[in-house]
Amino acid sequence: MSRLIVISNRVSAPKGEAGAQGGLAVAFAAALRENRGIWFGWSGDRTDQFTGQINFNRTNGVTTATIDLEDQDIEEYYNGYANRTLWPLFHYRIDLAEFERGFADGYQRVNERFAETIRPLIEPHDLIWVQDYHLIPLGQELRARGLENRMGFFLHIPWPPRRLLSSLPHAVELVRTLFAYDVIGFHTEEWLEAFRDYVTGELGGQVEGDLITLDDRCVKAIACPIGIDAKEFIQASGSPAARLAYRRMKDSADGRDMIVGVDRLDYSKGLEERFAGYERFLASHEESRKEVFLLQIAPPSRGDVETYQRIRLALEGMAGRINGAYADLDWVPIRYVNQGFPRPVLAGVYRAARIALVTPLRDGMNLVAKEYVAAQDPEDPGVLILSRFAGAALQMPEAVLVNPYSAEEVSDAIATALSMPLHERKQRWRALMDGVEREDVIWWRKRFTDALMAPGQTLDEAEPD
Ligand code: ADQ
Repeated sequence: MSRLIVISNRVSAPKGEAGAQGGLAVAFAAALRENRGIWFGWSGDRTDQFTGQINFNRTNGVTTATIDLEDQDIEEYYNGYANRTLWPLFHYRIDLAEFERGFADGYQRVNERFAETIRPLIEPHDLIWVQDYHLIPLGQELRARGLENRMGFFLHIPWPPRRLLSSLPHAVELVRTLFAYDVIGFHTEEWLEAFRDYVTGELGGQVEGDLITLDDRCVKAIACPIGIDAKEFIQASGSPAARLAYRRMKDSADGRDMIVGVDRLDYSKGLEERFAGYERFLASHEESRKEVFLLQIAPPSRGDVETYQRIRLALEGMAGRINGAYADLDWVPIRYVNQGFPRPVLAGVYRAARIALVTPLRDGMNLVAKEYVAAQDPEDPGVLILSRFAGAALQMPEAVLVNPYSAEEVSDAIATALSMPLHERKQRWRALMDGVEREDVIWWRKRFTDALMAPGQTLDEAEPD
């Protein structure tokens, strides 16, 4: 029997936390509760001197183990290499990527600190599952410390095209470290294909089915799309808090159709392009413009990084300008809200929305698209407008798919969604909902851990608390 050890940059409270939670936090809350495991990561707190002291906690059946990091670690590893180098580059924004040796050194140092700290907690049969771009070299650091366990890595963001990745100094060395793992997972075939292309083209790796061989190492590379905890979300949608939020939205909509957007404030989410698309709709549909309004919920994230401060200013400017140009005494076209909401409230808001605009320029998956579908009223479901460039688009072809860079396409999609007859809305929604329920977060976790376990190995499952 094996325990599951999940290692990610941040560890968040598994449930009931008000405010914005990353998609990852939500996914793991559901996945780890079933297993007697440990979720290890950075606490989010600072310390003057890194000591490797671990703080253990047990919340809602999940044991978490966290460490504090020094200011320099946070600046170079988290704000630096993770969020100013890898995140923009992996989201095709080479124009925003910053290449600093100090960032790369800090990234390496923190990965070593993670390895050093967690090494003593690991028992021989534990399954190790490392999450995301913050921790690519962690597997290699654990192997260097003698670990022979089965180890997997999952990337939650896109894998960039080969030529783009080649612009990262030492990309070859970084990608090579992935061969310390036994299994590598991506959300979609598209990201997996780009990874294979890099490994064969730049490193000389050999592909055979799921397996990729490089020198004396062989990894299994799979597409494994993450889902939401559909059951929990459907339950949340029926809760009193959700009903209250639904009523509040309906009352304040005053008979108008609400279009909703819910995203972390991030340039990858295409918020400026979305506002431009909506503005195009307002400009070209004079007769129906006052029958709708856009509610954009966008809690700030990564506020220590300058690009994020800039996008915040840009959006405030756009919302102000569009409202200034189009608002009337009794109608404002954009309600722009910069805060997080508890999940049941979010569920009520989704349900009250006739349309969801989920239009990232590039997104590993995008869980908001799935949450919106899960929150709908089966008798009167809304329409999902989804970017072709979100990983979710591959699983959700029944959404109205758009090119988020085209204001005209976004505008046309809004018009299409508004006039879509009930039977078509129901038909599309049913197909989307089937997928959301079938390929949920438990399915994702099983698919990955099944690929990771050695033949005959089983996970130590516990009853949920
Ligand atoms: P994110 O970039 O954070 O995740 P996403 O998948 O959309 O993107 O998840 C966001 C989560 O935060 C959703 O569960 C949403 O409900 C929640 N959220 C957003 N705004 C909120 C608000 N105002 N209040 C409360 N909750 C809010 C990364 C990748 C994605 C990938 C996930 C999971 O960038 O592509 O889908 O990881 O792998």
